[in-house]
Amino acid sequence: MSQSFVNPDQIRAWFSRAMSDMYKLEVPLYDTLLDLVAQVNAKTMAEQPELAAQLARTGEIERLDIERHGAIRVGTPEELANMRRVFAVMGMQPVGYYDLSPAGVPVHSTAFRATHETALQASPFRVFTSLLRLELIDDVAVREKAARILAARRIFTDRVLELTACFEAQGGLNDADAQEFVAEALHTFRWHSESTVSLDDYRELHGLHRLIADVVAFKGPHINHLTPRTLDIDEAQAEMPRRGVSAKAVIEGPPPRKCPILLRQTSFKALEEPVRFAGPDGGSSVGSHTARFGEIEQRGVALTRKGRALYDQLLDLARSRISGAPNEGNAAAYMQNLQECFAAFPDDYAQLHGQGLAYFRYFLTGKEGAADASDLSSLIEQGYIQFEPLVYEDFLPVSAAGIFQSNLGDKAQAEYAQNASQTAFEQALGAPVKDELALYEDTQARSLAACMQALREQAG
Ligand code: OOG
Ligand code: NI
Repeated sequence: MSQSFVNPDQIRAWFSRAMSDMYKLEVPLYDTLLDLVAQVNAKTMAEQPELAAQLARTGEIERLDIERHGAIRVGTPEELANMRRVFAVMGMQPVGYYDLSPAGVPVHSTAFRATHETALQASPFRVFTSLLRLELIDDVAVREKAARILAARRIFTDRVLELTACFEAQGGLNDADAQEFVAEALHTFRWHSESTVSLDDYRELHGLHRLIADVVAFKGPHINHLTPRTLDIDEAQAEMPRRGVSAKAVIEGPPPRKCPILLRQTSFKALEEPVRFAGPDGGSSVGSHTARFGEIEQRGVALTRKGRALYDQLLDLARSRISGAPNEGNAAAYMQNLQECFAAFPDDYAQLHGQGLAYFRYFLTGKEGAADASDLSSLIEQGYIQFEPLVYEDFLPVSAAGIFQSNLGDKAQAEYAQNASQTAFEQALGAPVKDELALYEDTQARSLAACMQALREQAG
């Protein structure tokens, strides 16, 4: 019997679209942000034809408008494990491990995303997914209460779990099932303006950490932000206040550069939204909760282990020169420091390539005839092969902590013992996370192999 299955890349593209449509309705300010980003991108490409040409050569231009990431926070290992199964239907695998506890956020995280360049091209949608770490909470009574509340909730519809099991058994979903899957999966990420707990319980959870209330007091892991990709984040940051949007104090990540590296991010602050809390005898009381926001990101070239070590070192240096985390008060000084410190990071693709600091993809230039060398640098020198930056697809723990904090609004930051626990995370997930560097290396190697093959045929 032949079944025709929908490509998981297609399911992910549908889902990403549906999520964006839902979030526009839930948080209209996100729609404003999308308009702003589209205008900044159009202007940037008009002003920088070289950038536009590079985006066209690599195919980046086609995914730019559909590109976005989102973030959720789940409460239990079982929720995380099922999340992994559901994302797998959309061709998304857990990549990387992020420990946020040193920054006072009691979670650890991974990013679910596509891993092959062809799949990323079809839909780059990613979800930064955090697992609450109740074990980091000292108050045993509240910890146990939170665990009881979480154990009683069901964040997935029965149908989405059925369809996921069906995908696992058959190896795919047909068109009707895939469409139904998208609609059913979407329910998990919806906002619920009704809390599952009383206002008193909410306050108690909130007192420990706003993040704990955000995870425990609701029916499910509402999507807490979506993030489009911009080509000029400084311009987008400057434009937000002009449109009456209140922006985060500083852009996280590296400073502005000619050759962007890794990831720069900023956001508008989370909105205060009305919530109905459970009352005695079926009654209710009204309060509010602040969690959902919008973010903008600019992506640059992925760094090798060596490049990343240099990035981490320079970022540490810049941060050590201000006391504490960057904020409204020291934003200008911080950005200035960052610029100065990063002067030590080569800002030229040829140098980044030559020094093995970043990953690239190789393309044929179209030069005809047989090359008289077979090693890469000679082929580049002789004009047969050119290289283009390979875009960073992941996240940065220090930046993520900054995004969390600016939206959790916690004045006093919690202190948790530094205890990354990738093993415990993977146990909860039910699978190991993939190593992001290996994925970039594979993509780079595949592009080189394809060039070499084509040159052999050309010579043949
Ligand atoms: C996730 C914050 C991290 C990013 O882009 O670094 C993040 C969250 O607030 O749940 O989304
Ligand atoms: Ni984000």
